[in-house]
Amino acid sequence: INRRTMLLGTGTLALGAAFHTRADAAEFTYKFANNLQTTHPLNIRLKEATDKILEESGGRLQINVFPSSQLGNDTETLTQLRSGATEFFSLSPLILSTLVPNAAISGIGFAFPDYAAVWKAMDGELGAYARAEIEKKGLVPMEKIWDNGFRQITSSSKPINTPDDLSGFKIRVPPSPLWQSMFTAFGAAPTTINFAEVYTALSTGTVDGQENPLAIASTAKLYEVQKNVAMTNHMWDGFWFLANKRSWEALPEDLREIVAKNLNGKADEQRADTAKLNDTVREELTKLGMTFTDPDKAAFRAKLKDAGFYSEWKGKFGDEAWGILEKAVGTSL
Ligand code: X2X
Repeated sequence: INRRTMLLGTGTLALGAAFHTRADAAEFTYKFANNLQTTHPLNIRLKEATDKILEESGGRLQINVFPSSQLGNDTETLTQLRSGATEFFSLSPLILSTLVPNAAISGIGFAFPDYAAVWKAMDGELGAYARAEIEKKGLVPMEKIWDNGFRQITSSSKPINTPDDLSGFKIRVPPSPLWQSMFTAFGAAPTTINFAEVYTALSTGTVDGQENPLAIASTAKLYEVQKNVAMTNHMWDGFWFLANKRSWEALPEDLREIVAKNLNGKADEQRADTAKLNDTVREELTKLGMTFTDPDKAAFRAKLKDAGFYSEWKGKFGDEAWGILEKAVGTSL
């Protein structure tokens, strides 16, 4: 039975359907969830990609984007992705590590000196290694990871200039053992909070700080609830584009090609937009009242080393994964 015939038989539904003609005409209507605001480069480029997918599929595949954790926080959405309740989700490798432990390897503190090293690794052997790990857990990763950026520490109270300033500092970290471990190694008091609840946690004072790239401090309006920014660049973070396996395999080959082509094809522009925003938004955030400091990063890295952070995680990730990371960054960590 054809959907249109069904709708014609039910007056109210047919009327309601008029507002969603495209969705009703599409053979496949899929959801793509993410935790970022619509103004973030990820959502701007993702919208362009899904528009193209609709067009190039001749209207057969409509992917509706749900930004700002509308379908649930990251932990909940990962569960939905696994069950197929949500077909697509973009997620940090570190949060994904709650399901795929070694996916977090790209988030080791101070591993990448710059973006050139990041993309060489993530489009190369390290990315391929992570995707193979993800596939083993039954999710389908797109080839190109999108950018979140190098992360900086913000606080509502004191400015952070040295690792000692982090001592006992109540900081929010995303739900991930690696994040928890890194800030414990810094001597801070990390609390796991999903991004969907971060703005509220900061405004009510549940925590005094958080860490994220500047693009997020801007698009999620964290400047309204945070005062100081320490440019620590303590780690790089990205977003794997993940599909539920059954939903992916339900798409005919030609549609899968259109999806992969457009989601991977927009990655370079999204990376360029985000890097640029992370670079230029400091001035805007200063005007909005934030105060910036540029601490000595080496001191923070030394603190992690002294706390045994690197040796602990080398043991957890194993020699194979650690070797691929060290080869990618060209130094021993
Ligand atoms: O939760 C965060 O801080 C964010 C938005 O950067 C991630 O998705 C990891």
